[in-house]
Amino acid sequence: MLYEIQTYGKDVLRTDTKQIPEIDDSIKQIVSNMFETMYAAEGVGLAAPQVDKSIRLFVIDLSPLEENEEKRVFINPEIYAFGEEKGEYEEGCLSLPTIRETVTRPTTIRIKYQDLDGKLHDEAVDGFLARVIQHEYDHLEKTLFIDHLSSLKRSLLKKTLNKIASGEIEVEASENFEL
Ligand code: GNR
Ligand code: NI
Repeated sequence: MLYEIQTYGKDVLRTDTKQIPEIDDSIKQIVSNMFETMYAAEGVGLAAPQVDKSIRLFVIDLSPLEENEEKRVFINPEIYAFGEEKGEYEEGCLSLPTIRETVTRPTTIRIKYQDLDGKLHDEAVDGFLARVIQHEYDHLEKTLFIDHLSSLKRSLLKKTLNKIASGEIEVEASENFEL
């Protein structure tokens, strides 16, 4: 089942998210639907708040872009360390259709999370995966990539943001958004 992707202006994107106490069938169903929704929208990641669920879960699949990559599920993630080095990358977000801006973030992180079997992982991550993990983790923290921009850049985006919030800009699944 495809979920509707929630875009800028929806309260759920600015709502606290809850830890997932138990990975039951309903969570597994949500994960499956999130992958389906992410692929249909041609995104590389998707966080639960983007599909109207205020829980601490996101999915990522970089396999269309990178060799040796596979689907990943991050449940109750915690980024507990950031490297010193920063990098720039032009980000997009399914919740901010038509907007692309350069965002500066740490290039390496350390993250703890549970997988779909509840197994705990503790990993050091770098490269594009570290970038996308931070973007998705931000969604769980009620943060969007535009929050990382200078106030000047953000004011230049105001009109577009108002159009997104008023529904004037909509995304046809799999159109308009490319990596
Ligand atoms: O599909 C997506 N591409 C992307 C590119 C650069 C940095 C982050 C991302 S995540 C984004 C999908 C999305 O909005 N996830 O929340
Ligand atoms: Ni996003």
